[in-house]
Amino acid sequence: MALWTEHHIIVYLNDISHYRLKVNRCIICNMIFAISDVHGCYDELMALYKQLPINPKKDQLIILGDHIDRGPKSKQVVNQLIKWKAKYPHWQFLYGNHEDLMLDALVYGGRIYNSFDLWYQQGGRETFFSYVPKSLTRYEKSIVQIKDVIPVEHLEFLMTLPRYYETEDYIFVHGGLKPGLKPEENDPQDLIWVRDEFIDSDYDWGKKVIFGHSADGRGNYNWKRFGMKYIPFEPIIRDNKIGIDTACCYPSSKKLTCLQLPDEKFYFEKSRGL
Ligand SMILES: [Mn+2]
Repeated sequence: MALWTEHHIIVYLNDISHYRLKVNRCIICNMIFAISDVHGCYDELMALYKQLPINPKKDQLIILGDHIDRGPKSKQVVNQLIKWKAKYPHWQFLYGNHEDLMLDALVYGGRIYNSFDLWYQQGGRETFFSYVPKSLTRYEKSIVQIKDVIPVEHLEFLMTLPRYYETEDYIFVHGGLKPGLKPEENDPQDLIWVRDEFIDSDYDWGKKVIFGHSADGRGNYNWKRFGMKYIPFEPIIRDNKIGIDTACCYPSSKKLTCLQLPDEKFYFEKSRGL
């Protein structure tokens, strides 16, 4: 019996171009474990992973993007994803808005955001520091350039991450989907940036949408509309979607979350704090 079916999905490199990438869709996978917005929190990721009753060859781990920035160990996170992908090709790691910010700053020459600082000030600084070798002298550290220390392989790996992944029952995406639109019909930037329009919508996309991206209460999302006085660093559970960004990497850090499907069981790892 064939273990895999070949399946084509569209991978958007940026808002200008896209190409089709062949991926392996697992047809015998039992369970899916989904995590999002690791944001350089390597210790929490590995501790959370250890909790999971995962059979790596039969189950799938899907991480929904924003692997980097803000947290202290982005380099280690990217290293780990590259290792996992080589060992378990059926696992999926998606592209988030922070990957887009970083690649635009370092590779695309600002074509999308026209700003290096946008990435650097939103956690890119911590990503850069995670790549600076501890062995450098203080003087060397003061003059080292970002492109000197971030391996091309890491940038290439991040560039190939798809913006969404679909199974029979679920759509996995970093930000979300516009109501009424299938994943492939969305503007590729909406897939990684959309918030309220998606979260507020009770539109049925035909499959449950599993997403990250929106957990913080820094004005990005008006939680008060739900009568909440404080920001719920808990998964967002609706009939048509489940949000699993629980703000692991913020100064008021809470936890990293894993969702087990189809059981809809949650696992949490307390944030180490920043
Ligand atoms: Mn994020």
